[in-house]
Amino acid sequence: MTRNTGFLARRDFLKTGATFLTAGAAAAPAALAAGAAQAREFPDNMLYPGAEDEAYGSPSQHESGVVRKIFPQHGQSTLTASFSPLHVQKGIITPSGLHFGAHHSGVPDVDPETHELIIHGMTERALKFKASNLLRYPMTGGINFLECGGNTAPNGYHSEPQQMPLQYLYGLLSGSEWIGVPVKLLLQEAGIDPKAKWVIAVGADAGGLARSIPLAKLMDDAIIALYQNGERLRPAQGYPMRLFLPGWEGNTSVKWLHRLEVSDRPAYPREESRHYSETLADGSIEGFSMYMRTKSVITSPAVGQTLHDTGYYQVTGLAWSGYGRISKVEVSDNGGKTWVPAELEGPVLSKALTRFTLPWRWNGYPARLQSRATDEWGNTQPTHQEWKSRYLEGSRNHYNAIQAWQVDGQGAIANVF
Ligand SMILES: Nc1nc2c(c(=O)[nH]1)N[C@H]1C(S)=C(S)[C@@H](COP(=O)(O)O)O[C@H]1N2
Ligand SMILES: [Mo]
Repeated sequence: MTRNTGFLARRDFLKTGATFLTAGAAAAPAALAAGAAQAREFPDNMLYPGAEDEAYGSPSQHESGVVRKIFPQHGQSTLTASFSPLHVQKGIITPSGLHFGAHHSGVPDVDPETHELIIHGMTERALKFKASNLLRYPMTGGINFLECGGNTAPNGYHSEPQQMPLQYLYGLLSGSEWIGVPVKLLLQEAGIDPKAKWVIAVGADAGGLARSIPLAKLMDDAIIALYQNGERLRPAQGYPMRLFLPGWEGNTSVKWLHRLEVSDRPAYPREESRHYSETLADGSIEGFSMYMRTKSVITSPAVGQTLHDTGYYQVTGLAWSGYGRISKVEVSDNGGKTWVPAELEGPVLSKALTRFTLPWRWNGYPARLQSRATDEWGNTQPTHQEWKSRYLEGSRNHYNAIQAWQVDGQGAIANVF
């Protein structure tokens, strides 16, 4: 059924310079008639000076289609998700205005003058901080992905693959530079009771979203994030301060962070009992599944897109692991019969999105495109069947199976299991 492999070694591809003219009309540049370059008229934008710049810049009006999809619409529910347009993203950074959002009680307007972070419980002293206090502390952080535990849930939940655009299937995932104050510094200042093991983090939104975080993670690489991509956090991302836990389930990065209560036990709030705990196939509960597992997806070509011509395409996608660095991504265009290593674009960072690419020539025959990521600890992705057999029917969180896109003879692309 699939008569491929059309993958081109990157080396060979770069050698055959004129590939684009022969590789399919979509990629081919238009040829200029002789003398046309001299005779052409100047466009208006070369005849008159342009507009004044804006105090805070916005994207080109010609890119107005590049937006998040918000579901459900506000007013229908306060629990909303904004899906990031991964199909048009390049590189590993999501612009802040396109970062995905998951809001269980809407986006509160938090005044940095009155908002306080309180550290209390099993501590020598209780402390409170305003954003202005935290801004004077030393800061760390870096480029990390953030993924909702429910990203790609439709693949886990439904028995038939859903034909929804990539943006809905994978768009609860983004990459940013997150900078803030190490939580460790603040906990040390409060003085931790040696019997303490957990910290309950609570947000200042209407639902008071709360999660129990093992103390060890907070003493490791956790930060109170104040900056995202070089500027203060956006309201939707937790302004003026959020907990940020690199590599962990998005829900644990509590936004509008208001309280850190040091304890010797978890609190089992709704978010870790009703939500974000999974039921295994034998009926037992897998709670505190904090790490986001090794995962990858081809973002182009992908479901919701169409190949209009045979010829050259750049297969590209994202890989990530909550455990550390991505060490390799393999791709297949024949349903996993053979795998070819993809090129990892630098930088390849720990607990960050990693961009992979591989040139590909589509010959017009059906093809089944897949990617399979492996991280530095050897963690890789299960097949869809392996993932399904691990959990009770109807489970949805932490779906990380190998994704398959089926290209048919007309170039239409479907989500397949
Ligand atoms: N206080 C609070 N924190 C929260 C949430 C929330 O609704 N309220 N949503 C959580 C969920 S489910 C996720 S996936 C991440 C999403 O972060 P983002 O909206 O910045 O992408 O924030 C988490 N932190
Ligand atoms: Mo989430």
